[in-house]
Amino acid sequence: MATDKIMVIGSSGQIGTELVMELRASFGNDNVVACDLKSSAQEVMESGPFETLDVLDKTKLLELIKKHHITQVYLLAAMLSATAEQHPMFAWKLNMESLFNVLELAKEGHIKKIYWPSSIAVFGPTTPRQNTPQYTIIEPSTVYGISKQAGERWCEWYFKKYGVDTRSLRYPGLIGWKSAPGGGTTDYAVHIFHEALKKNTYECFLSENTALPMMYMPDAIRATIEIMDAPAEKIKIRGGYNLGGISFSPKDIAAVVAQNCPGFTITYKPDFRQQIADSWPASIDDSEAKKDWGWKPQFDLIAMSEDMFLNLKKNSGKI
Ligand code: VAH
Repeated sequence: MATDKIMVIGSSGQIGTELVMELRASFGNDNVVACDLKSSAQEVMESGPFETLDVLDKTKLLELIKKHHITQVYLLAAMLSATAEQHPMFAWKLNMESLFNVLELAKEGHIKKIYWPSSIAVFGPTTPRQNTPQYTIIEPSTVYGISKQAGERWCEWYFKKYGVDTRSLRYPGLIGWKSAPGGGTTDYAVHIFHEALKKNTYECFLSENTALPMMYMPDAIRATIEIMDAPAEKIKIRGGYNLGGISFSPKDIAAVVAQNCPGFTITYKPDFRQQIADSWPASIDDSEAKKDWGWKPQFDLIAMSEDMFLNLKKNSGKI
C-alpha cells in the first residue's frame, strides 16, 4: 500500500506540536510535513520537513500538497474562543476560509482524507449542560462556536455531495505540558501547573465552580489518529464526534495540584472568559465515538496531574 503523506497545518500550535511528533513516530519523519505561519518547536523543525504556509493562501497550499505528494491533511489552524471574541471578523475568515480551501482541494482530488477539529464550543447556553449528548440543542453564543457549528455542517455537506472523506472531533479543553495553549477559555487548566511550580499560587480567570469538559493531550492526540485511521465505514458522523475525557472545575484541579505542591493557593478573578465558559457544557456523553470507532479515554484528573508535574519538573531540570 502506498505510504500516506501527511500535512499538519498549524504545526506550531498547542495540538499541532504534539500531533506532528506522534504522526512522525507512526508514519516516519519524512512522511509528515509540518506547516505553519511561523516556525514550530525545535523538535518539530529538526525531525522532519517544515514549510511556511498561510493557510488562507490556497495557491501556496496546493503547491505544497503537490510538492510533497500529500494524501492526508490535518487542519489545525484556527483562532480559539477567547481571541475570536476580540477579533470576530478575522476569526470567522481564518476558521472558515481555511476549511473551504482544504475541502475544495479535496473535492478536486488533491487530498484523500481530512481531519478538521470541532469543539464542545459548538454547544451553547440552551444545551443541556450535564453529560451533553451528540444530538441536542446547538445554539453557540461565541464566534468560535458558530464557526465550529458551521464547519461541522460544511464537512458533512462535502462528504455527502462530493464524497470528501472528512473526520472530526468535538475537542474538550486540552491540557498538555509540551506546548502552550493560545487564546482559549480552558487555558487556565494548563497555566495552573506552570504557576504552581513557579510561584505556588495562581489567579484563575474562571470562578471556582466552573466545571468544563477537559482532556489530557495524549488522549486527544490518540483519539485524533484513531479516528483518522478508522475504516471509512465506521465513521457514521462527518460533522464532529463528541469526545469525552474528564470534567472538572478550577476548585477540583486546584485540590489535585495542592497534593503535589504543598501550600499551593488559588484565587479567583473571573474575566470575560467566564461568560464563554458559562455557555458551554460541564460534561460530555461520547457514547457515539465509543460505539462507532472504539474510543476509550485513558487519563483521569489524578493521572493527568501526575504526568503533567513529572514532565514539567523533568523539562525544567527540577528532577
Ligand atoms: C478554547 N481550548 O478554549 C479551546 C477549546 C473547548 C475549548 O475549544 O477555545
